[in-house]
Amino acid sequence: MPRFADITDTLARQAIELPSWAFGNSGTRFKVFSTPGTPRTPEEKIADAAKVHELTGLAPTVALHIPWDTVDDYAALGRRARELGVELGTVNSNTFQDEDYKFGSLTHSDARIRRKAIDAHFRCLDIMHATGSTDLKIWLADGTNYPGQDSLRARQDRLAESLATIYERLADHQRLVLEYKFFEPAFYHTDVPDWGTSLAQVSALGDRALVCLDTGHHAPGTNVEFIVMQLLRLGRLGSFDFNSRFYADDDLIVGAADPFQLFRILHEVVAGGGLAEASPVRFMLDQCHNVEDKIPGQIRSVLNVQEMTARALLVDHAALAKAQASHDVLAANEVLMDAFQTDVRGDLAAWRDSRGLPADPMRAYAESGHQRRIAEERIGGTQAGWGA
Ligand code: LRH
Ligand code: MN
Ligand code: MN
Repeated sequence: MPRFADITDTLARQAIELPSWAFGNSGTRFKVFSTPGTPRTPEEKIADAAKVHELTGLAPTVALHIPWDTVDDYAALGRRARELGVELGTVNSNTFQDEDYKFGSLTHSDARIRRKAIDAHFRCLDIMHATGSTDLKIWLADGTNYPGQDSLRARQDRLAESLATIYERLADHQRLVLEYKFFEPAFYHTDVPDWGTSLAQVSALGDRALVCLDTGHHAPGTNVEFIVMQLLRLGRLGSFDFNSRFYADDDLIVGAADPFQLFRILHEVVAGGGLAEASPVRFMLDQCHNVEDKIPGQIRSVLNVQEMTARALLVDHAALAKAQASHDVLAANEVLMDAFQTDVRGDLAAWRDSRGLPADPMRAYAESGHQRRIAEERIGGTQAGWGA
């Protein structure tokens, strides 16, 4: 098995983008609970993300969601982020909160609504130019609730046309990532329900169109790491939205529900070159913290990803290849389980300490008094997205 010292160069490169919306209040359709200290503005969300980076060294960028994170001056927001020690990252388009999008956005049968949705994406590209962001992430709520409600095929054709119009506007250094999700808010069919559809659509666009894999967007029992392997193999895995789920799109802390699945995913990432220096794969969280404090929720999340990445990097690939070649099923499985069951927490703490970071970022945050300070300072924090 590799030694911990052998994997620190790769660990040092790891960057996990935080979603601005993780710092807002969120909940379910039953109740949105408020947490004292919740940000009131995009600037305050970025300040919270910067706090996570300060304590972990893992989260140098923050993703925006437009129009949730609307400000007058995006270049100024980018400068503010830099002052705080982070950069603005992916811009997520949102074409799911406007009455006009009731029956779809980029897939809508009415050309006027499609135009409006395309323009919303052009606006995101303008914002990316102002902030220096490279990725436009598209997730669509488009779909239908009843069989026969609309033509599945015509919607797919309209989607292809709309995406091509957006793609044409991309600058050379920019990428389009298309996220899939099998259901919700549409319940009968979704226009981008799976990685196959996302792959088919992005492949028709060009090299700078890639797939975003949100770990919570699959039916129970789906072998997510197989999808990771296949997209990496085809050079089309653009990014991850990490979170964990027990039932549906729960958006819980990554690694909380099924740490072994996270390990298996990261093992495929490592095996497929997804952590290599020139890798096109970006790592992001897409989570909400409904009942727990948000900053420590995000700290826990990036630490979970780091810990599982370390364990995946400890897989002995030579031993694995040997066991696989001789069809020694149990030995091959044991190689993976040995790495998964290695407790890396002590090594990671010592390594953090050696880099001037707190050995235990969770504890450092708890002891810093920061949560109490923001709770006193910020009165009337906003919701993560819905209604914000
Ligand atoms: C959709 C989704 C998508 C959105 C985010 C708020 O469920 O995963 O990434 O942008 O949630
Ligand atoms: Mn997502
Ligand atoms: Mn989701």
